[in-house]
Formats: sequence, structure tokens, C-alpha cells
Amino acid sequence: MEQLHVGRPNIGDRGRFLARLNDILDQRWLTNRGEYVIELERRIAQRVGVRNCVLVANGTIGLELLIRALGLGGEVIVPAFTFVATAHALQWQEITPVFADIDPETHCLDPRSVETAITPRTTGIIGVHLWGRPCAIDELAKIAGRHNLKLMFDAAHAFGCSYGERMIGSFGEGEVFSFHATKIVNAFEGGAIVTDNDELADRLRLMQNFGFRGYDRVVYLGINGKMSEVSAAMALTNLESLEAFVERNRANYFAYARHLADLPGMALVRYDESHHSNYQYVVTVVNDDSALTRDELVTVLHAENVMARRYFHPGVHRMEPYRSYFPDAHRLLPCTEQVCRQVLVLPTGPALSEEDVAGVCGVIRAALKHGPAVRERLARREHPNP
Ligand code: T4K
Repeated sequence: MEQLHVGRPNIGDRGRFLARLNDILDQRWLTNRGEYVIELERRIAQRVGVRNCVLVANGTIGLELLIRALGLGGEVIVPAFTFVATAHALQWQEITPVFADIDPETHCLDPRSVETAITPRTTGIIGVHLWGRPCAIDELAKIAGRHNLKLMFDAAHAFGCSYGERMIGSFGEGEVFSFHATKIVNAFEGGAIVTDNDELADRLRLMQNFGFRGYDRVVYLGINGKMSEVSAAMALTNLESLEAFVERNRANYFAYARHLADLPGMALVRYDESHHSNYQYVVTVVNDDSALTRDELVTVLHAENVMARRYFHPGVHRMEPYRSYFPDAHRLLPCTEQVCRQVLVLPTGPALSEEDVAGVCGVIRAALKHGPAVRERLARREHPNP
């Protein structure tokens, strides 16, 4: 089988992208808020239904800028079941990430755990719409309101997704998308901060461009977080194919659902049809009834060229520097611990055909059917006889 990946980039109309690239070269306007960045900001704000979109070089710097622009400090509550960037964006600014547990059904922050993590030093909450599935937005907003905390969202996975009829991107003080190569819409590297707050957006624009307000006039502490024109042109082109990408992902998702339906020990994480989803991730949970553990299954899949991923193993709380700072964090995170042990993300995206999906499921089915024999062979591979 040809190698199959989780994060194969979605690539829209190549001709349109190359025409845009030629135009950028002809105009010799490569970065610093050129016409492609302005056009992409306008289209994203319109699509999400917010007043402001500030494009940035990547999702991580988007998180860092929004955290700083909101004046967060002290402690901020985040999940540990997320990509490490969510916590790094805080720690990089010497703000302490305090890990709350997740709901085992949604894989997003459990509001009850958030409430118990609040201390007098807490200034904010960052919810992560993991796998593009919305957090418990209303409950988190109530908690933030009750304790006078700022609420923002890491929406890296959730471009094109909604909470009911309202688009993700329009909640909290602001939200951050990632347009990394592996995301539903990619800009090679890129990200966006979206918010309805004009004053916040103005501050973000200053911060993202060294604090410049016009030529020679610096009015704020800033950094370089700008998106280039070529990235904006790529994202604009891909945005025009978003519906087609989602359609392919959706078809793959339901093909997986059919093939894996009656497999004991393995469950596909569901997308609630009352929200729009981009179906970017095919997430499975390998539970205790499975004939093989998640880690055994991933070894088999990799040997068969299926590059399934153990996102976000072992959990941010078990990665440095957090592991050293909070060696006992896992005691308060039982659901995170379990999900980190069980989640397996399978390849999808327009690069995968339904036949590929059938092939992946065939490998899984055969491995689980012959579980004990496979386990024995894996053990022999690890400890060969002298
Ligand atoms: N918050 C959350 C919740 C996030 O998930 C992320 C990023 C962020 C914040 C930060 O946003 P950015 O600063 O990245 O904009 C990947 C991505 O690098 C990362 O962007 C993403 N989350 C995360 C979930 O996935 P890795 O370590 O899995 O990347 P990598 O290089 O192993 O790529 C994944 C797969 O994609 C590989 O199997 C190969 C394939 N691939 C990858 C690239 C880059 C390709 O086929 N072509 C490519 O160009 O993190």
C-alpha cells in the first residue's frame, strides 16, 4: 500500500494559485499587508460572521498575540489533551497553564473541571474546539462571566465548523484558526485571529507589525506576526475549494463508519449533525475490549504504510516543561489520561480514496481478528531470541 497520511495537504485549483503567484511577482508586493492578505481577511470575516479578521504567520503566534492583547497573566486554564502549542503560547509569555480535564465524550474541556481549577490567580480560559467539534461554549461562557475571566478559543481545527447555526470563530473574546499545511484550508503556514471587538483587533494589528502605526511611528510593543502574500494567495485558492474538501472528508468519514461499524473494541468518534463540521479528522477510540491495544495497532498500521497518529499522546501535561513543573498533574486528569492512551487518528483528506479507506479498515480488521497472534509477533520483534 502507498503511504497514507493523516495530514496530507488539501490543494485547490493549481492554475488559480499559479496565476495569483505570478501576479504577486509582477506586482513585487510580497508581504506587509498586500492586496491578497486584505482580500483574505475580508472573506474570512464575512464567512465567520465577525467584524474583524487579523491574519498571522501561524496559529501559534495567533494564540500568543491574542493572549497578550487580552492582558492575560498569572494562570490560564487549558486542556492538556490538545496540541502542545496551546500551552506553549502561554508558557512562552511566562503565564502558567493550569490543566483541566476533558469530557470523555467530546474530548473538549469539562466545565466542572474548569470551575474547580479556578484560583485567585486565574485570569482566563482557553477552550479548544478539538477535532473541529465545538467546546461546551455556553457553560464556559457562564463560568467566565461568574468569575470575571476572559474566555478565548483555540479554533485551530475548526475552520468551516459551526456551533448550531453560528460559525466557530464568533465566540468568546476572540478565536484563533490555524492554516498550517495539514489543516482543512492551508496557507502553507498561517493563521487568523477573529473577533467582533474593534479595539482588540486594532491592538492585534499593531502588535503583529512591530507596533507601527504608519511610517516611522511606533506606538506599541510589537513583533513580526504577519502573513505573506504567497500564503494568503494559497489560502484564498484553497478557501474556494473548501466545500469540496469537506465533501471528500465527509465521504471518507462515512466510509470508515461503515467499515468499522461492527468491530468490537474500536469506536469512531461521532460528529454531531446539528453542527456543521469539516470532518478533518477521523478519530477512533481503541477501548479495553479491543484484541490489541492502541499502541499495538499503531505499530501494525505503520508497518503496513498507514501512518495513523496517536494525537495528542502522551498529553501536554506529560511533555516538557510541564512534566517537570507539574509532576502530579495527571492525578487530576483521569479522562485526559485515558483518552491519551486510546485515541487513534486515521488518514483522510482528498488525497485518500474510498478504496484506500477500505484498505486501512482491512488492515485493522485483520489485525484485531488475529489479535493474540499479532501480539505474540510484536513481542517477539521487540525481544528477539538471543
Ligand atoms: N492548536 C491546536 C489545537 C493545533 O492542533 C495546532 C496545530 C496549533 C494550535 C498550532 O497551529 P500552527 O502554529 O501549527 O498553525 C501537525 C501540525 O504541524 C500542526 O499544525 C497541527 N496542530 C497538529 C495537529 O498536526 P505534527 O507534529 O503531527 O506534524 P507532522 O509534520 O507530523 O505532519 C502530520 C502529517 O501530515 C504527517 O504524517 C505527514 C503529513 N504532511 C505534513 C506536512 C507538513 C504532509 O503530507 N505534507 C506536509 O507538508 O503536527
